[in-house]
Amino acid sequence: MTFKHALIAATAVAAGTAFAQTKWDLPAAYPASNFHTENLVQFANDVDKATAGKLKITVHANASLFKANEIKRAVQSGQAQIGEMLLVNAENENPIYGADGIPFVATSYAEARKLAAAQKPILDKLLAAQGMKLLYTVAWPPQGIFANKDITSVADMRGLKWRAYSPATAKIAELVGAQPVTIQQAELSQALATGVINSYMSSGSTGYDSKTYESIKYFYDTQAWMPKNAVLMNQKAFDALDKPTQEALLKSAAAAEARGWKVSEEKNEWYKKALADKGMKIVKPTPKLMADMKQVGSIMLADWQKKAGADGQALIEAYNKK
Ligand code: PCA
Repeated sequence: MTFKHALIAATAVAAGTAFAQTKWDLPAAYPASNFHTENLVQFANDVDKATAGKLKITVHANASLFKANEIKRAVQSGQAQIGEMLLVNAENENPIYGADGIPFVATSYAEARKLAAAQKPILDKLLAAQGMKLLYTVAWPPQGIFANKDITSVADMRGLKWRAYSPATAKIAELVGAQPVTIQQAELSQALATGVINSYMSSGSTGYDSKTYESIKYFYDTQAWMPKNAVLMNQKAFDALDKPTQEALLKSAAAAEARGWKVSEEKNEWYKKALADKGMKIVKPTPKLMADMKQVGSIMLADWQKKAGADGQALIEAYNKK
């Protein structure tokens, strides 16, 4: 090949690559420094590398493209080809999405993994019926109570101005006599600073990301449940990719899942230490508070089982079997 021919060939390849490049937007609801978001960015980089730049995924952090509770719909409608949602946010649509938001069903990483495995086939089915495909899920660290007062039983929670992030966290407020306000994480810092809320349940991770330590003194480490983020894609967008790109995407997703769970578990203790370093008190809940919260959990589980029907029963059976 002459130099000129080589040049023409190289240009053709470059033009071909540019022409074949696919760009996807990935809306996410949590800040860029959050471990889930960092994992998404690494996933996007892995896909970029594995496809030699053919599939470019741009992560839009902190609910900048869609609000937390709009992301699922955006992926379903194809407004976004891929997105990260909090599964429990969709509980009102189908109780199965809320399985990992019921207090005291799965409270450790081992249990959360089992629950994720039991939930997955039903999620696959529900999402497929809506033209979507589940790529991977990663659990948040266990959920505890952030509040500015001494809480030794749920009676002490009455009247709290309570930030809810999901139907279940609003239900908890109702059961303990607190006043729920639904606020997505991207607006949590402001809600705390302006006094719209003075309490909520979430992970040490979110307490840290939202600088909750600037206005709240206590974290009651109830380890009540471990909700999951899920990365979903629009099935048609996936089908439009060539085979090698599809395979690279699935392989990168599997790696992201393994990495995400590992990081979540590793950072769990780190977050609590970081909150303590910022002046918060990490409190082991009194036996009375734990017993009260477990009662709240059993009411919610019974409620959930009634609503979740046969799928719910299958899920709980699969979870208990493993
Ligand atoms: N953080 C998210 C959901 C669960 C969690 O730990 C939030 O508080 O919005």
